[in-house]
Amino acid sequence: MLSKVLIANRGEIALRIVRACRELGVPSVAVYSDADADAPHVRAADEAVHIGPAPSAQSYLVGERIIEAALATGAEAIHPGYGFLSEREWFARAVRDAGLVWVGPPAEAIASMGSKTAARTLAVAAGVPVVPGTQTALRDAEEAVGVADSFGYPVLLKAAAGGGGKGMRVVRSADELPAALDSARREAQNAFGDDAVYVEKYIEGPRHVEVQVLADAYGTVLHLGERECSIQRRHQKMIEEAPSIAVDAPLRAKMGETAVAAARAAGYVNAGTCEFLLDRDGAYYFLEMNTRIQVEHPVTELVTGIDLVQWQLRIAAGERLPFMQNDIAPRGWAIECRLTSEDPANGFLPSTGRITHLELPAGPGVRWDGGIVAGSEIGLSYDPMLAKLIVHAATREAAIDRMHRALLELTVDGVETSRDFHLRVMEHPDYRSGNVSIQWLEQNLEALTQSSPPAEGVRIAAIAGALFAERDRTARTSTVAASVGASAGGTVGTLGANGSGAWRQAARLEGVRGS
Ligand code: MV4
Repeated sequence: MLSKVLIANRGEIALRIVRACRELGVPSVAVYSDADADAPHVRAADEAVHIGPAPSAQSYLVGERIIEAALATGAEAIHPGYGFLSEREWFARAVRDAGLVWVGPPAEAIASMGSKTAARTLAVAAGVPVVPGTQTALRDAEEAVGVADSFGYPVLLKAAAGGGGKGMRVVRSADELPAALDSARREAQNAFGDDAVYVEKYIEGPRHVEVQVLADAYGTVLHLGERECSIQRRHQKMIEEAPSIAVDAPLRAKMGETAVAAARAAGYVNAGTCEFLLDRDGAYYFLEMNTRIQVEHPVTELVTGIDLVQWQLRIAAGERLPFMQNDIAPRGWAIECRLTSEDPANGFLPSTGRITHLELPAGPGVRWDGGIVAGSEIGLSYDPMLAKLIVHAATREAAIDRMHRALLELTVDGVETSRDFHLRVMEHPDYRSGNVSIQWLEQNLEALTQSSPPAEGVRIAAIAGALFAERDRTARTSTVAASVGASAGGTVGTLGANGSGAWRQAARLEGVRGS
């Protein structure tokens, strides 16, 4: 095993990696900015090194400082987590050149998947289905019109250096094309310093389904099934599931083989993810490969029983994968909600402040991957994701009910969060029936982001809830018979009759909080 691992990240994923290290008996080193001196990942790791001021450009993105910290603490390896430096080819190379082990794919694999046109070329050569379109950048609008005519409108312009939706333009007719190409180029230049743009047929209303792969250094490449990631807003995923309701066992095997073929073609080692669009007829198209551990990896862990972060470390240490493709099949259903410090009622505006009170869900099938504690200061320097709430149950319906229950148990005071939004999704008939696409969230924003009940209503409910709770408490301390009568709801006017249970409980859960 590795003798010591430096974690070049913060928040929940840094903590997740510390936990994997600890279970493997590997000492861990955290790095932290000024803003994170007291952060949970710093307290959890065995050692910690200060790397600079709060802005990530001066701390978590400074590769040199991080490599220095690894060398100074005698770490053998660097785990980059997700975001920050995780998909920078130059950093993977610099880590290797410093004589350290990179817990991730080879720099060459990062590079070949980093350019979307190169990835498409590689995919086509490996027999992987891609959306019809060009494999190289467009010269000009004339060429674009020619290509678009060959497979018909609508088409989608994409940045070759892109990913994450930047530099994309949907084009519905030839006369819109020149202006769209200009603006896509400008956006791509600003975002990536590269104005190369290519064109694809635009797939309307698909799902976003991705396949987890795991590859060791000895040629074993396995897939761990898919994740359904369609519930997203502006290319930020909000909810993920494993498996996908739209994928049956034969399709899982086919998409899995496709993902394995793409990974092999890239010379992939370690954990990675192939992104696909899945259209309504079950046709699927390879989009891109993410060459890192992803935020949503826990849903795959829960349905496969495989600890992905531990395996990242074991693979980096030179271990062989001990299981075979036939050993892997999803069991039950897992759902993840990303808890962000954003205010859904206010256009998902980032919310800042100190977390004054935090109550975490627990109980059967509930996992909390968090990076916050009561007292955490939430600023604007980093991503607004505070934590992930993940549940596992035997069926999708049971998992949705479990997530709803767990969300009800969650209290975060001090900043606005996406908690209520997630509750509304779990209650929504479309979500419950699995009838969603990548456009669903944005098409249902209004129903999902209704602001909480008026303050006066909450106040009244809180007082009523407190009175009921007090009455039950008093009743329990007298006789058993009285207690049973009181819990059944009996005697306070007509409020205790049928139907009041739900709002009484809501008043307790939502209203009665210490302030
Ligand atoms: C597409 C597409 C429709 N047709 N390509 C968005 C980011 C990048 N990963 C690729 N993306 C898309 N490519 C074709 N030919 C729709 C999207 C897309 C999307 C994909 C996955 C998850 C969310 C999305 C939201 C909007 C658009």
